[in-house]
Amino acid sequence: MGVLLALLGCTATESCVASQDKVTQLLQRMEGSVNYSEPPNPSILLAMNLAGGNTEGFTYKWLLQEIKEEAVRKAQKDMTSGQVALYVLALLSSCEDPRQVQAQGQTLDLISVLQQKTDEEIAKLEDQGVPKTTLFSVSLDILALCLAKASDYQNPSVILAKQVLRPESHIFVDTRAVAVLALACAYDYVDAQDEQNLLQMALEAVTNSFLDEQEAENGMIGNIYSMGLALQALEATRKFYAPREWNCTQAFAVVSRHDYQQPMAIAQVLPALVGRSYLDAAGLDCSASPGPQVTLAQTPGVHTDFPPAPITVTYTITNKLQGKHFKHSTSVTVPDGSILLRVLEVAAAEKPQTFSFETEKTSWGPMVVSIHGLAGSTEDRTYWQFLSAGNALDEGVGTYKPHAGEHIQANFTTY
Ligand code: B12
Repeated sequence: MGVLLALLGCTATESCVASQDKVTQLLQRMEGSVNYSEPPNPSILLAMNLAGGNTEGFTYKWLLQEIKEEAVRKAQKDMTSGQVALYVLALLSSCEDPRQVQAQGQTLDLISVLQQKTDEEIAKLEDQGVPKTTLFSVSLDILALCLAKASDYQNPSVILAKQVLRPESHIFVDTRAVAVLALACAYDYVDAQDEQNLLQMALEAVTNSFLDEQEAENGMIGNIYSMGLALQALEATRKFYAPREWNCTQAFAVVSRHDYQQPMAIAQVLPALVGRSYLDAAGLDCSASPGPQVTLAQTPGVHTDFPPAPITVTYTITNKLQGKHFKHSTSVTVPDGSILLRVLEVAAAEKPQTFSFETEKTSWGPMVVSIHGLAGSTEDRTYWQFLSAGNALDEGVGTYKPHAGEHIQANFTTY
């Protein structure tokens, strides 16, 4: 029986593609989230291209046009290397040349912008052991440069492989997954044998660690939101863990059980659901007929005659890291089902001197950037981390819904 299951699970690749209904539903939800008064999200265009979204519709055309305009306006001065890399991947997946992005009467070479920003990341990584932003972004940078067939990513890919192999490094699953995609691309192009061996070692180490984790955790690799990227990585790198087989059925079952709502989460999981990964971004056939017509349906709202019952949540903010240390607690009452942001807002409204805070819009929703006048910083690698009962939350304040009696902590910490 076990052998039969293993055979069914591991070798039948076809069983590891989600149903068209599921893909269409997620595409629809993701496209429906596009807000025309906000900056375009390149991850959404990339996912639409990889998962066969409607490339004839208004949303697609709007995204593509805005991405070009935003690139010309902001890439050089106002984007991080990782953001530029996502723009490059999005353009490549639409069969657009990122070396010649035309908008607003100008032509921009987005690859040289990316190359320059990657150089800055790598210089700091070599010098101080940490990149300018994150290893996640550096991995995106290398992937985008490699897929665009730029010239300068071999050395960065060797440095990334060394980072991945550092025994003491505790790198997020999400980051290791994108690193795997970048290294798998670079692997085919590095010339020196010893460099290729190093990349291979890193690829084997990470992919095997994913398979081990999946086995140990009943199908889960990282958390539910790292699954999209982890699945993409395992799909794209079978030769690096062969002859070991991947029980993709088990991993797919975990993902299929979850009802992804956030556009970014959907954008990362959709490619995997159709058997693709970001590695395929540069090889798509853009003349192929457009995918299913997605009509924007309204998700039915939940109507209830009774207002939700009030719940009480304890909220503590702690800084033991920088400047004058502090720790403050309060109890806040909000309607059941409220998002954590509501708790922060009520706390701030009741005790503004203590619990005032600021958020910034990001692709994943509102990110808390400052509390009690203390702001996180990319330079110092500090941020406000949210925890419940000592465990880091796996969602942010815009989606996490605390339950009655829960104790939420915000700790100022480093990453
Ligand atoms: C690096 C990273 C961070 C870094 C960002 C540092 C930096 N300056 O770059 C730090 C450590 C600060 C961070 C914090 C958090 N993160 Co984080 N992060 C990531 C990671 C690995 C890569 C993001 C990235 O660089 N993208 C590439 C760049 C180019 O795109 P970008 O749009 O510019 O990225 C920005 C946003 O992603 C934002 N960001 C990062 N994490 C989060 C989380 C939330 C909820 C929001 C709103 C924004 C946000 O910071 C990035 C840089 O500015 C992703 C993994 C993934 N699968 O995407 C998780 C991820 C996005 N983070 C996650 C979480 C849960 C958090 C925290 C809520 C954890 C916690 N318990 O406190 C906090 C945010 C708390 C707050 N203050 O509001 C989840 C989100 C899941 C979800 N459904 O909402 C992810 C998917 C990881 C996971 N698998 O669980 N994160």
